[in-house]
Amino acid sequence: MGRGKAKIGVSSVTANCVTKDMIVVNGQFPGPTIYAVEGDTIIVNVTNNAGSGVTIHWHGVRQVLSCWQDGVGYITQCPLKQGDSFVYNFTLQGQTGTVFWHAHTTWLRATVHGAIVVFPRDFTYPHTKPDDQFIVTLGEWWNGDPEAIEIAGLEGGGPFQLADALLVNGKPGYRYNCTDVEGITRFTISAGKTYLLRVINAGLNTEEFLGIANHKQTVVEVDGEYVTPTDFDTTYIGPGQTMNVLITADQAPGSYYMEAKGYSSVILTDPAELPAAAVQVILNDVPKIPASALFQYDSAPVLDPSTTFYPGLPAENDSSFAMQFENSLFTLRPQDVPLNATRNMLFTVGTASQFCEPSQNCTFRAAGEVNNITFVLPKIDLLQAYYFGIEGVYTTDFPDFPESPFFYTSPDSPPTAQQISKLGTRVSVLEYGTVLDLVLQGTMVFAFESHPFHLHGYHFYVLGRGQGDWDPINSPSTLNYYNPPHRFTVDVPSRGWVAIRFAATNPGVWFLHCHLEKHTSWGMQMAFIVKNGVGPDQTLPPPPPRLTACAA
Ligand SMILES: [Cu+2]
Repeated sequence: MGRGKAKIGVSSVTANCVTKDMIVVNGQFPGPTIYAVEGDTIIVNVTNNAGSGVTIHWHGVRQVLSCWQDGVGYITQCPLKQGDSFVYNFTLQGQTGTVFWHAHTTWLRATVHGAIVVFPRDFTYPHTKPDDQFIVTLGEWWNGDPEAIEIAGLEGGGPFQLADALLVNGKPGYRYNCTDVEGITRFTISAGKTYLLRVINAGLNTEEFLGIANHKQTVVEVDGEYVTPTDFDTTYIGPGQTMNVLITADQAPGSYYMEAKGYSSVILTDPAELPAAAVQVILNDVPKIPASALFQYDSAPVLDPSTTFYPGLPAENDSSFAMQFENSLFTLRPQDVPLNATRNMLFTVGTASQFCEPSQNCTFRAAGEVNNITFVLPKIDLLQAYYFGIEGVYTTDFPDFPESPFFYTSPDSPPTAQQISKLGTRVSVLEYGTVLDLVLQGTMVFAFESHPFHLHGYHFYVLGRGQGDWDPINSPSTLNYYNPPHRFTVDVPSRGWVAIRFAATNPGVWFLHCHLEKHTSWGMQMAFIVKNGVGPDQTLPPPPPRLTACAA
């Protein structure tokens, strides 16, 4: 069992040559790492002195029969108010690997996040045993206050301000102006040894390519689940994903940079339809300067120009690389894949628009949609409303398929009805034990983008992906039903689709959302209610004794 205290409060933090007060946990940025062993019970007493409402989500923890502990604001609990405390208590049942924790209200995840490392019970791995391990947390930095930037973006109705820097373990690295010793994360390595990098993309809005000069990365785990070890020069990781990679210090001793570069997935359909200024804004969707860290051999001088090396990375908009990378991952446990689906759904995911409020200085504002519905956060969390039968909080009519199908990836603008989404707090109800095959189909109003979709409470199998529209006749034969990777966050490719499968055996209310926080802000999300089964371990237990209060 592990016990800890998390004090959420304001501390002074420096990065990107800027010192500012920001909301962090226990004064640390990134926050403290939780080390645990499979099967451990984790108890964290969280107190909120941030001045903002906050919850803590344990991202990738499956929360078997513990949905009350999932920590999603207005989905599984109301946020802790200033001065509140809440004891999270959950068990790491049947899972190992790298996951993380983060705030799940507003844009606080930018500064409130940290790693969770779950060691196997016997400390053995189905891959080369590393000599040592490093945590590599990819993040984003705003010189201003991320919560204020979210509000400003929502009020303006358009895109949000880009991050001012990308980070590795809280530091931007040599390409930024702060290149002193404090400005870069350094990992010291010894020739001949093998290291396990536990990579977490804790950033809000940027999918990234990751490379280390002259060193192969052997991917052995994604999202806390083992995969067939596979070598890459460059890896790819979206917000809400984790990845374990092995590297061996097999090069001439020297200084080797790692770089994390933003991936811009935007595909404009018809730039001529849009004002040039809007095209510029849409294309400028990721910070342009990569973050970096240094892998320094302990036997070599630091940054001697003759032994300092830089990685090559794919072009910023190399969407075929991203797709190829994700298609190269295979689970090590094919025997666990459910054989047949018992229910099928297809959700469009993308951007749409809404009319602006009278208080806003705009006519239309950007919105996110799933099956053309823009999710509206309730005032009482869905889980409480479901458990206690509180009426009027949500409706159960989330559609299994788009209500009026269209050519989702057409180069022309979609039908007018798709351009203005419907507002609603709608959920989809699954019977216990349903094996769901779900296609997430990218679509657009102005531009296609990729969306890293995250499901709470489950890992799902990623059966396959493709470009264009999902074709119910021909696409199924392209899927991998044998050894698909088991993930909790999957990239819906730009102008394409992805097919996932999971067995709904964990009762509760589970959020499904784009893990680009800018899109969560726009409502690109929905929730599943998974009903209780009939067996003893198939019923959601009652809530903990003291729930956080919802505003009246
Ligand atoms: Cu998205």
